[in-house]
Amino acid sequence: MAGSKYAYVRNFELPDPLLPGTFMVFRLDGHSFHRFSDEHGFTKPNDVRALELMDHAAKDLMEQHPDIVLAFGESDEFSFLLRKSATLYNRRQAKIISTLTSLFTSSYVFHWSSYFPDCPLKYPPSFDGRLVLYPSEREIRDYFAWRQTDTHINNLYNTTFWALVQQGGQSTTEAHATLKGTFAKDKNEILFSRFKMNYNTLDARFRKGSTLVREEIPEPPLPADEEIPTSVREEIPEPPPPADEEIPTSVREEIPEPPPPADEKIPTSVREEIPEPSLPADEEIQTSETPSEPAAHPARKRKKTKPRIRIVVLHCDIIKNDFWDTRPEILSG
Ligand SMILES: Nc1nc2c(ncn2[C@@H]2O[C@H](COP(=O)(O)OP(=O)(O)OP(=O)(O)O)[C@@H](O)[C@H]2O)c(=O)[nH]1
Ligand SMILES: [Mg+2]
Repeated sequence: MAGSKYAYVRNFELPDPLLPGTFMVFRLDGHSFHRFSDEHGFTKPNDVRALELMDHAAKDLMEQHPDIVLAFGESDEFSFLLRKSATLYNRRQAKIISTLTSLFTSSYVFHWSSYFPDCPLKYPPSFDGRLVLYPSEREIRDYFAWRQTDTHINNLYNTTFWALVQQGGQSTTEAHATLKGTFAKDKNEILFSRFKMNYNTLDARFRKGSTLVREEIPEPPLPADEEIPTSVREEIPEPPPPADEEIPTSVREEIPEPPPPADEKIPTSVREEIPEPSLPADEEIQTSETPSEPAAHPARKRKKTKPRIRIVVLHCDIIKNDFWDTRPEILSG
């Protein structure tokens, strides 16, 4: 069908494909969150509700987009790594940036009242988004090291600054002056000698930021009285997931975390496990649903299924090799 005489204007829309076979890093950042956090009474220097809400919005992005293999967030920003082979929206730059930014923003607003039940939104928050291509694993490792180093620098500064103000009675101008020209060891010393605070025992969420990865859900063991030969066992339908996998995120995330250990190894307590819901039919399927019918007989056949995947939130070191060595799939392409 012929277009109208106006349709030629479409020719001014230029294609904006992203180079194939390169890592994409998408980062978004809260617009004027200095003001937004003030207007909504965020706790200083860190507001756990606000950080958990950011994590939730990031998880929503990962659930909708299997090409995202890693996310890292702190303060009002989140970075997402899309694998090299990602074909999302035919790698059209504007489409990817605008859709991901808008989904994150709407998720942030959608879940706001779960995290701030007593504080209605005073105005709509917004986020900016950008996308950068990187050619190799080295830049990706350095990119995430850069963001986590920033987390550390900002958090140490903010923690010391607000300790001087809130506990030390200094004005904000005085606190700025006190910290001018100081190094990390000086700030640690101020925290320890004046406020008896050991920075390394602060919540790992604040010191390390939030890292979201996909993990396989281990199969629950079969009850002892249903012991059967391995060859048969592989074909038995899976039992329903254990009760603790059915706790809604909002409840699970309200469980207070115990303080992290000093050695910064990732204990279970700094790992929030979020079962991944089923994906839309047109998305690549990463999870296999648990069959709803229980086994009528232990020897009944179980389909061989892909491992079930969940998204977990970690507060761990992502600069050293350990994180990457134990998760080779993140950079595998
Ligand atoms: N009190 C408090 N403020 C926070 C928290 N997280 C983020 N913020 C605020 O958000 C700001 C984020 O920094 P920026 O992104 O550099 O500042 P911005 O005001 O968002 O400016 P643009 O990003 O350039 O629009 C911080 O400076 C804080 O003022 C929090 O947990 N508690
Ligand atoms: Mg910002």
